[in-house]
Order: sequence, then structure tokens, then C-alpha cells
Amino acid sequence: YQFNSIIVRSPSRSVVNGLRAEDRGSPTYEGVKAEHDAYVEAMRDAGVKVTVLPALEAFPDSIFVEDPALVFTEGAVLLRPGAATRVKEVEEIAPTLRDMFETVLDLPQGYADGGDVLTTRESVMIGLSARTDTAGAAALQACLEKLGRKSEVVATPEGVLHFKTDCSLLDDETILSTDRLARSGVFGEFRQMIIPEGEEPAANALRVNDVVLVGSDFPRTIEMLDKAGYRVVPLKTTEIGKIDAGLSCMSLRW
Ligand code: CIR
Repeated sequence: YQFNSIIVRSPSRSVVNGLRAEDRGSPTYEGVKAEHDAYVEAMRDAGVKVTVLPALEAFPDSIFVEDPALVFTEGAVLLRPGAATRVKEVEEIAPTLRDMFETVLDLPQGYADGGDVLTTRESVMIGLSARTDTAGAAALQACLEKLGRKSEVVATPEGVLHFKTDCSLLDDETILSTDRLARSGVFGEFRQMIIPEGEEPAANALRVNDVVLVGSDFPRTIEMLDKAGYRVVPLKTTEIGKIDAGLSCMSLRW
């Protein structure tokens, strides 16, 4: 969770057509733009250098740069997104990653979304989901091995978009998780902080250096983290939440 740099992509006007599992109304472009701007500012305040890529009208979900690639200080992996409309986002982000990283690996087969990948100090957890299949997860494990990273393949609860929709890393020993994911036992020895019932989308929080970015619509989660001594920065995620996104989705971090 210590990062020097991130990549983000400005939202396109087409973001109003972003994918969603269930229609709770479309986000507005202006609303998403405002949430994105505040996110970028919070990242700069947290001490990271931000590279902002231009909006891509042809790809409504391309603001969610976390999904088509994976980055580490050791190198990057170009993934194969599991949603048909998102596959070509990889070609769009590839040149930037090739410029910035000496080692850029390609996922050779299967499907894997970055939203299914939780990087901890000891290991990289890859959640199987509707977007990440066993072939993609196995291929990703081979790429991670080349980068010197240990990994493990785990399950994502039924009906949850991505593994990280339901969890985030708070520090080297602690995971913030929904109850449904924690109950599956995937987090073994980690200290686990459980999201208060009814605030499940708050699980996609993001620890960046000294602060934890948390959706401002989730006061009980904010209070819990605050009491536990974390420096919480609440950020509005109401609009991106309508297209199943949270705070990790909008950046690649290393
Ligand atoms: C999608 O369904 O792909 C987007 N509407 C949301 C992606 C969220 N990304 C993430 O959790 N990493």
C-alpha cells in the first residue's frame, strides 16, 4: 500500500453507459467527473505522482484502469478482461505501460480482470469470478512467478463482480472485508475488519501511503476505521457505484 505513482484515465461521456449487473439508474457524466477529480486530488495529497490518460469515448468503462492491467514495481502484466466490451482497453493502456516499465508481460490465455487481484506483502490473491476464469488465473500465476511474486487462487462469493469488490488491504496484517467474503475463510491469518451490515460496497476502499480512501456514503465503516486509528479520507462514490465500481478500480498503483 506504499505507492509512488499511479495511472488514471479521465472518464469519457460514454461512462453513463458503463456496465452494471443491475440497473439502479445511470450515473451522470458530470457526477463521475467530479468524483474522479476528487480522487486524483486525494491521491496527490497522499503523495503519489499521477499520470492522467485521456478519455476514450469508445470504451465506457475505460475509467476503471485497474482491470485491463496489473502493475508492480518489478513490472506490469497486460491482462485479458472478462467482459467483451472491455477487451480492447488493453491495447489502449499497453503503450503507456511499455513506456513506463522495463518488463511488460502479456497474459497468454484465459480471462483475468485486475479487480480480482489483491496484492498483499506475502502473496498476490487472485479471485475467480465471472470475469476471471481458471485458465486466466493459472496464466497470471505464471506471469507473477516471472516477476518474483507468490500467488494463490481463491474464490469470489457468488454474484460479486470482482474479488476486490468485497475487500481491500488496510495494512500488512489487516484486511477490510465483507462478512460474506470473510466467512469463506480466504484470509487465514490476517486480522479482519468486517464491513457493517448494509454498507457492503464500502469494502472496495483503498489504502494509499498514510491514508485510507473510503466511500463517503458509508458512515459506519468510516467510524469503524477511524476508531481503529486509520486516517480516513472519505470520497464520494455515489455515481461510479451505479456502475459497480469503487475506489480501487480507478487507478493502477505502484
Ligand atoms: C465493469 O463492470 O467492468 C465496470 N462497470 C466496473 C468495473 C469496476 N472495476 C473494479 O472493480 N476493478
